[in-house]
Amino acid sequence: MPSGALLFDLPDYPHERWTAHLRKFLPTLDIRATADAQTAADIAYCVAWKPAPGKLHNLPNLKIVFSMGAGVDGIVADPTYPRHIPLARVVDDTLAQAMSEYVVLSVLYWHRRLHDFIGLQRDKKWRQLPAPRAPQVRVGILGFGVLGQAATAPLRALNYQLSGWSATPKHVDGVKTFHGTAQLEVFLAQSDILVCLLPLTPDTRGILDAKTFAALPKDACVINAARGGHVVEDDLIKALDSGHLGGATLDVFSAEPLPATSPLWSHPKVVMTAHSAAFTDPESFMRQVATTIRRMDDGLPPENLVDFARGY
Ligand code: NDP
Ligand code: OXD
Repeated sequence: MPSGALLFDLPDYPHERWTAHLRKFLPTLDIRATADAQTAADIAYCVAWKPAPGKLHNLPNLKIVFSMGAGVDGIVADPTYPRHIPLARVVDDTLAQAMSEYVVLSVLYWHRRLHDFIGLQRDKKWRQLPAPRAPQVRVGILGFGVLGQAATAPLRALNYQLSGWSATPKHVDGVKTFHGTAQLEVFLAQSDILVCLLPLTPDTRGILDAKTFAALPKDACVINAARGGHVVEDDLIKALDSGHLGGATLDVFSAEPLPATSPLWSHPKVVMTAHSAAFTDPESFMRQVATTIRRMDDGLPPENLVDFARGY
């Protein structure tokens, strides 16, 4: 029996549809859509994505926060976040599946020159365009964590040459691994297609900049499905316009929704999606929330916690 109420702080999401899953897993849980000064003390659990600054700080009996996404930058950005309160993030097969689909789609799009074919079709030009076989194409995954590693399975099935870059050393069969700032340039120099799946932290903000693009091979393509804050958009546009980069697929932007004035909307070498690479599955997420609440009630430690010192 959970002790305390859960605040479902996702005002832009259909409360009833999402919380119905939670009720299925924890029928007795008291779920609230709001908490005011009178009721703040009732809240023990909170589901959030980008809570208003100070909101979590004002819940005196909070035991844990559940991030609705895998990325927690929207929560840890609040300097008043009470850091003694654990923050759990989504680590889930359905999310990994969706992200892997997006990565494979985007890698194949650039590798098999679909962008060029779409241009030729628009201009009613019949032209055969050769492409290398996948074993000759080097895909580098910048941010080799849960989602980055999951994406290697379908890419490996297609026989791409794979590498991954992370903060700490990793060992994954069939993948060349690199870690730390000292190995970044070597990793980039051997990435024909660069896939960014890093968390947004002070260390990774702006990592996709002129220096990084210059370190990539000529005609390299960049896929960013992580956060808009990773990209220095002016540097990206310059690297595309200079002919150094072959193209970019962008799912995330420094401002979302992307303002109509952004040159990215109409850039001839950019393919865009609206932060849609991988959605959190409500049922799966609520199962995770319920499991963690039960674990905590049984005196067990919660899982998938964010390390505040690292920021992810
Ligand atoms: P993880 O925390 O599992 O993986 C992050 C990876 O980045 C780890 O390998 C980590 O290294 C590495 N990393 C972090 N900081 C550095 C650094 N300074 N230098 C080198 N490597 C670093 O996260 P997930 O894979 O679950 O998610 C990644 C991101 O994807 C999320 O943070 C989110 O922003 C984004 N995302 C986007 C979605 C979309 O729809 N567009 C959907 C879901 C997530 P190490 O393992 O050594 O710690
Ligand atoms: C996430 C996202 O971080 O959807 O999960 O962006």
